Formats: sequence, structure tokens, C-alpha cells
Amino acid sequence: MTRELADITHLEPAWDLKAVRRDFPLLELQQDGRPLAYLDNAATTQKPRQVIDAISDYYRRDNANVHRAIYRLGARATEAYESARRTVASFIGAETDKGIIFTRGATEAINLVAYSWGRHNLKPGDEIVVTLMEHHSNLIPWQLLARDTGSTLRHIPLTPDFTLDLEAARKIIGQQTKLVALVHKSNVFGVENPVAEITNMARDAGALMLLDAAQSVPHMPVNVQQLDCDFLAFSGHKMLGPTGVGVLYGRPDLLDSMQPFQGGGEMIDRVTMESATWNDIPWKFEAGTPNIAQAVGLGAAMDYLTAVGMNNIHDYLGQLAGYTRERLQEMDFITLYGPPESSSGIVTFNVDGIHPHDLAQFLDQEAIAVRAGHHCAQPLMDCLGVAATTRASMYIYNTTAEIDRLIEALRKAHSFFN
Ligand code: C6P
Repeated sequence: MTRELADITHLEPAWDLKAVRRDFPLLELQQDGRPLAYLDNAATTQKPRQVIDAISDYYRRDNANVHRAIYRLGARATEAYESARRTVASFIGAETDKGIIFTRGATEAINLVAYSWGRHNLKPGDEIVVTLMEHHSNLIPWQLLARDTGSTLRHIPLTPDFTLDLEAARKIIGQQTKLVALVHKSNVFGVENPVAEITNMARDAGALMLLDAAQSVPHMPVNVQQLDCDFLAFSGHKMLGPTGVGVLYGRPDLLDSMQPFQGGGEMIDRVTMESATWNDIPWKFEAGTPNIAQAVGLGAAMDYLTAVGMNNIHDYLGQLAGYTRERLQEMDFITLYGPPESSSGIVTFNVDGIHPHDLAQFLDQEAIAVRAGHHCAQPLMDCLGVAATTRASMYIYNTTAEIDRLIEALRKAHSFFN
């Protein structure tokens, strides 16, 4: 395999990298006569034709509303939707598909918990604990919840090497803690947080545990039962699936005890002009016509990733990030951020004397797509002492040749701007 791939990578992915690349129509895109090196996968990944076809086939052959129609087409649509739910349950090791709620994305999944659990269970004196490396999606819903319930939001700080300060966490998580909401893998550093240690602290305190898994489910095997979490949130579009669909996993007994999120069709059992009773989980939390085609697309994305192998993906992205960090360290005008160990295909850096926005624009001229900005993690940027960084994030189709192009372009940018 190495010899066949030598022109695009010197790593040895466990899959046929060239064949995988051919599955992604967008990777054929030329920008100014060059193939686009797409290195913004933590923002969203590209989609293979298997996912595009699953969505388009659904609309061509099975489209109807779900859980309503008595005719056979409706039954096919319902089966396609519910089969996607079973695929998700098995992908994340959930004990039953009753704990899988389709949402618009990770953001909506976290807001659902803040609304349906938080607003009915928190009072002044109670505490919610997050960390300094949260994405805004796992921070703002808790700020709003604390404001509305009179509860208090606290956060676990970082050590000087930018890992979570577990000593501080032990002091912060206590009897008053009702929920710990933790980012599983940081979207800025790519590093995997010590979930087991923090979950033990939460359990000792009798608190619930929510994981923001938007960057972990796409990158590594995730099993909600092994993680022992109460809630887990992620988005489909960061793992080859379409936009507009994500998942909240919730422990079924907990979901059963929670209030609905939104009201409307589908989430009810019996309705009078004065009151209503609720449908069973998970449908109690899926008001209105759901994102059926998107759920079908997410199921196809999970099938694709399962065939590639989540352990293989984890290994390869770790190697690719390691190679990127190594190459960046060759240049004395680059500052790398985050803990030293590479992980998860995410590398964050700055180039001396160049604003990240200017750099990203320069790289775009070289047909390289990276993200520049605060990455929706402004408190973390404050902690790093910068307003913004540049982030290269890789996925299963990226190659070391693309990283080499990035390195060359960074050298060129440095001499151009300085
Ligand atoms: N991070 C990034 O470029 P949504 O927008 O709902 O699909 O995902 C929100 C989200 C939540 N948590 C983490 C850790 C995330 O990384 C994200 C999305 C993207 O880093 C877009 S800002």
C-alpha cells in the first residue's frame, strides 16, 4: 500500500486512501488550477457519494412523512428514519434506540438538556460545572440556564500546559454540583479530556454527566455505556453526514422523567383544548416533522465510517496531526498551541507577524482551506493570550502531501508578510 500511495502520503492508513478520496466528489474541486487541500474538517467534513446517494435515493424512492401515513410509502419513510436511529444507537453503544433523539446538531442537543432538564431541576445554590476549553455551544446554554434559575456556573481551569486542572476540578465539583458538562475532545487543541476521572468526581458528588462529543464521535470509537455518561451530544455534519442533523443520547430513565423541549405534532399522546399528555421517548423530544432525509444520510455516514473502522481513523488522524506538528516545529516563526501530545487531527498555531485572517486568505490563494478565528472558544483564546489562531483539521481523506503543501505555503506567507 505504501508504494501505491507514496505520491500522496508516507503514512499507512488501514484503508485504501485513494479509493476513499474518489468517493468524495468535492475533493475533485480545482481552485485556480490546483486541487483544494481541505483542512477545515473540524468545522465540517466533506460528504462521500454514499451519503449523497442515500439522501437523494430517499427523496427519489421513499419520501413521505413519518409515523403518520397509513400507506406503504409512509411505512418505508418511517422505517428509513427509525433504522437510522438504530444505526446511531449501535454506533455509540447505546443500550437502546429509545435514548437516541435526533436534533439539528450538537448545539440543539445541549440546549435541549439545558431546557428540558435544567429549567425543571435547578435552583439557587445549585451548580453547573464546565471547563475553560468549552465551545460556546457548551457554555452559553449553561450561562442562560444559570441566569434563569439562579443557579451558579463554575468552570475547571487549565494547567500551564493547557490540560484540565484536575486538582482544581476536585475542589470545584462537590455536593452542590448538579451537572458537569464537559467537552470530550477540544475543537481547538484536539486533545481528549480525562472523562473517566471527571465522571468519577461527578458520580461521587451525585451530579449528572454530559459530554459534548462533537469532536470525539467523528474521530474515535465512542461507547456511551463505557463512558458512563448521562447525556452525549454530537453533530452529523462533522462525520461525513449532512448538515441539519445531530444527536442527543440520553439515559432512557432520565429522558422519561424530563419535560418536553418543544411542543407540536409528534411529541404528544392525547390532546384536548386545555392540556396534553406526551408521547414516549424519544419522540417526546422530536416535535414536528423531523429531519428525515438528514437522519437517513447520517445513518449512511455511520455505515461508511464503520466500514473504515473507528479505531483505524483514530490512529491515522493521530499520526497525521503528529506529522503536522513535527513539520510546523521545523519553522521558528510558528507558535503551536495546546498540550504537546498530538491527537485527533486538529492542530492550532499562529505565524509570527501575520494575523490569522490574513494567513487564511493567503492560504486560500494557495488552494488550502483552514479555519482562522476564535473557533467559538473565546474564553480559551483569552487564556492563550490571543484573539485568534489558525487551525488545520484533518479527516480520513487527507494526506501528508496536503500537509507538505500547507508547510510550503506557510513559508511563502512568512516571507511575503515579513
Ligand atoms: N465546532 C468548529 O469549527 P454544531 O454547530 O451544533 O454542529 O456544533 C457545535 C460544536 C459543539 N462542540 C464542539 C466541541 C464543536 O467543535 C462544535 C462545532 C465547529 O470548531 C464550528 S464552530
